[in-house]
Amino acid sequence: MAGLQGSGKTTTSGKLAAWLKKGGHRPMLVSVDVYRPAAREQLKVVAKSIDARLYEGDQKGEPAAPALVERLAAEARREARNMGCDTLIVDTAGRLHIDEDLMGEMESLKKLLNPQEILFVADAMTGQDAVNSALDFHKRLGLTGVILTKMDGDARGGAAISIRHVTGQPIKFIGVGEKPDAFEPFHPDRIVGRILGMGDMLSLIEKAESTLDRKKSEEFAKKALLGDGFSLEDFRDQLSQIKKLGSMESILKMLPSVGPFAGMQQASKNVDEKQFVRLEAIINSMTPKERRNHEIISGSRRKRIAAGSGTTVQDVNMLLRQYAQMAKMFKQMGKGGLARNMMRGGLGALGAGKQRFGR
Ligand SMILES: Nc1nc2c(ncn2[C@@H]2O[C@H](COP(=O)(O)OP(=O)(O)OP(=O)(O)O)[C@@H](O)[C@H]2O)c(=O)[nH]1
Ligand SMILES: [Mg+2]
Repeated sequence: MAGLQGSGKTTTSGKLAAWLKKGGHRPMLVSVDVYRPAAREQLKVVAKSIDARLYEGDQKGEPAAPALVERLAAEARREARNMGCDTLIVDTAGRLHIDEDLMGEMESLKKLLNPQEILFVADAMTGQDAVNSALDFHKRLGLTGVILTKMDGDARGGAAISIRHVTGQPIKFIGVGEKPDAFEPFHPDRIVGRILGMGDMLSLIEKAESTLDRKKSEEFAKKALLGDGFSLEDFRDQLSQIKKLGSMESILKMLPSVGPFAGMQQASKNVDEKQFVRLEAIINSMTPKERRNHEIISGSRRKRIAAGSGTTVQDVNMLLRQYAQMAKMFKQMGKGGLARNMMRGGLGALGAGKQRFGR
């Protein structure tokens, strides 16, 4: 295991051992980090927690580091063979920067052990730094794979793509937590989804542009914000426009899963598509006069509308209440001067968006 200081080598050594054990292997762990006082003790604690074999060795006496590193590695290999283990995982010392001493040590370990894998452990949170150091290590040692740790943090995993690109070596696992089992084989498709976590805004914008009647939308906004308010008829028009975009679920799914839209995709599962149909049916059951002036819709008219639309008087009441609230809200926004901004920024942004994001 190779990597910079604190990248997660020791933790990951344990995770890998646990993963191998689960797959029926017999791994053995050894730490050759003889520089940091508690480093070897740390691996011992890890090994114990997952009930994995560990070659402890004896750090006292001759020779001193760096020859001690080689002695421990050679002893561990012998021990692993004697114990019938099929994998030896060597946890190495980290350094703040890549220096000659470290590289020399890694090279001599490679010569001594002729390892099947040299895995570079990189902290996903460090982004470009991880990419640069991966390349340095690869040039000197010839990595066979990469393990990205701390993918449970805020890191979006963009480093994964770059590391893969500059080293040409596959990302084999990702670490997703501090516990020994917070470790999983790497799936490129999932990381792409995560990096793109932005959903498919472009598709949504394109769809809106090609489906929605822009003139109608602007007329509606003008009326609702600046004019006498919008009627139930206008409301129905808007509903049918939204419906043209597809199911609410499919629309919400195209929104980013991060930022202000976080949680919307989840919410999309709770959207009652039938609600739209119901609203339309209710408005359709009104007379044109009623649609233009909702104030005349008395109790007996409500009963008639409910019967005509196959809904209940409560449904009709609710629609009228919601409509009145919306109309009021739009009017207030219009008075606030926000309207002109919305007209320019909000609706206009649909068109401008395409140029800005480009395809
Ligand atoms: N959240 C999270 N923390 C991790 C992960 N992997 C390692 N860590 C934490 O990162 C810190 C450093 O991990 P170590 O395994 O000690 O790192 P190291 O590379 O061995 O460090 P040195 O031996 O000092 O070079 C510890 O606090 C770990 O618990 C991970 O996948 N997710
Ligand atoms: Mg360590």
